[in-house]
Amino acid sequence: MNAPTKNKNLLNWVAEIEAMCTPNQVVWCDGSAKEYDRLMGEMVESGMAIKLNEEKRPNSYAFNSDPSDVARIESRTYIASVKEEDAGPTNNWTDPVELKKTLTKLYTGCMKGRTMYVIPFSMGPIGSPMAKIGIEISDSPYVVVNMHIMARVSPKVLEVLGDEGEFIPCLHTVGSPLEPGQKDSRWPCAPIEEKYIVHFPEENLIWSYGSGYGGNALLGKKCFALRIASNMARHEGWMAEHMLILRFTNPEGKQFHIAAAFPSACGKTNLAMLQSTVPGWKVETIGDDIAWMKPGEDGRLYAINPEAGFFGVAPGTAKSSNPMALASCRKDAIFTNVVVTDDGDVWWEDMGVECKGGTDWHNNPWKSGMKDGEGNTIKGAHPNSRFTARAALCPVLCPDWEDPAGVPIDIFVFGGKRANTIPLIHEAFNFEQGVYMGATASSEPTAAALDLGNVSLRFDPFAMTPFIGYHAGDYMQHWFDMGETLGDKAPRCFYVNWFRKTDDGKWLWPGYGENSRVLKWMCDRVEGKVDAVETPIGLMPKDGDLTLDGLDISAEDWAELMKVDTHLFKTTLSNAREYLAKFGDKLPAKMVEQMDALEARLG
Ligand code: GTP
Ligand code: SPV
Ligand code: MN
Repeated sequence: MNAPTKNKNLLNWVAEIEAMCTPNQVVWCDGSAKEYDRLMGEMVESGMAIKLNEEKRPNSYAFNSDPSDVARIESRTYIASVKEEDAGPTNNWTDPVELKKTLTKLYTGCMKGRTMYVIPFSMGPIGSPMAKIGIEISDSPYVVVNMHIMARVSPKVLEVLGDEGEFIPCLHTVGSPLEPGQKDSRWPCAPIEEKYIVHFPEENLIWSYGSGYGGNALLGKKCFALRIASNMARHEGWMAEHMLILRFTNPEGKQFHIAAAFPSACGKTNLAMLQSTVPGWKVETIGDDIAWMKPGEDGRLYAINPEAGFFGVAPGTAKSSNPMALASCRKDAIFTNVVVTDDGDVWWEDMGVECKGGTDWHNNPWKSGMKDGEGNTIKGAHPNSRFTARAALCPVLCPDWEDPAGVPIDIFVFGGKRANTIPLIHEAFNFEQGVYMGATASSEPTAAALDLGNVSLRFDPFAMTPFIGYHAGDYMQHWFDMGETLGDKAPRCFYVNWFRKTDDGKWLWPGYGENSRVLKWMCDRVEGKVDAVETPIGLMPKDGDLTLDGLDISAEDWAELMKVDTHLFKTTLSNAREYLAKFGDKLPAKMVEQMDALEARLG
């Protein structure tokens, strides 16, 4: 096919990659429905995709990945900056020259027997001032169809790029060349120790090798919109964050915009689509994973969602917990590593219905309640199984979610999964303490990353640990700097924890839709409608201000949910000091001030 662009840099790069990877053919993608249907047809033909029942799940497909390729792999993810100190203590660093040598060897001939797709995409509405253009080269048709949903793939991207425009080159391969006559695997990929997800921040370049799954392969998402973008944002005075964005509107029609950072699989998609239980208040979704934010002319911080779809955690998504996410994948969706039921629909754990029979993500026959030889329940869907859904299908999508100007953020929320210590809600005294809260957020590990080891808890600053494209100390300083720029227009900062448990393992807080009660308290605080109680860790609701009407929560449980255990917080603080000591002289002085002040308040 003739290349649909005259952009010299792009043509040269594509020619160079073609020469290195030696695919059978090169296909320039246009993001059309025709292209989507053709690729899905080919994947159904090859056995990689399963077409779901057209009546139950129109125009939808299921895929099962290789068991070695089910999530992000942090130990195989690198920041290859020229200087090691620029990657900092939270990233794997390798020398870019050495790594390029290693990878060039692997890339040489890696697309043999395959088609090389060139995917022009925009993160953010095409042509909008905050949007950025990427070109992903991939030999995975699964990646192409997912990019269709998650990013904006269109010939218009190349028009906007023009002959001279700049783009982020994103090179991806499944790392599994085919010899003539060799039958392809159902999910081709390379072994774990040969997988590489590499970022070259000085060149704004991404090289991914050997994985076909999620954030490892859909390079617009974590690689570009977080790791590379966070590094650009720091130099250019904006922010790229692992945050959902929502609009919360009160009965009088006043709008509040909330951006919340929770670690992977800790509730962003759920909160972004929340069904409010507070009468008269409603949530509209703007984004569920990534926020790009920039100060506007009025001095406030404006946010856009650079994505076009949701790559959401399937297990736990039920009518009762997240009906809007279910509705978003009612049709035109892709499912990866879920159960395909005998009647051609999908199923996963905690979907709220029973599965009478189907095929699990290992491609084995499966039904609810099945046990292995030792009596353990066998899961049908992988814990990190995902749906890829079009944002446009979300029934509560905010009508102006694509406004190129973005929405002005009133409230930042930080959080994580903590069975103990952290109360349901507290507010920072000021933005700088908010930065401390975000920087010392911690969470129990989830299935979203493969290899976090046996840790029961880890610090996950701003839910960005795996996604900060540079030194985390500089990143924290950037947060303080943004606070100075925004001054009294900076968002108010809150810290939540939906995940408190009783000693016998029951949730103390009902969560999901009921979280709207907590959001309402935040908005009342922003409006100055309610005072707060001062505690050593921050400001907390006065009795009755966070309404519990209609909830079955005992006074004891409520006291536990809101308890500030100074002893536990002292331990947390000393763990935080130890963790932050790794940042050396890059640890912002303001962070030390915050820790000293907290220590004094804890007494
Ligand atoms: P990534 O896409 O990986 O970045 O994750 P995410 O933050 O969007 O995660 P998601 O919203 O899909 O969270 C998934 C997990 O959080 C599931 O196990 C949910 O059941 C659980 N969860 C979300 N909200 C709540 C809540 O309010 N209470 C409780 N107990 N669990 C929740
Ligand atoms: C996450 O792990 O935070 C995700 C899923 O949102 S992935 O895109 O695979 O990184
Ligand atoms: Mn995420």
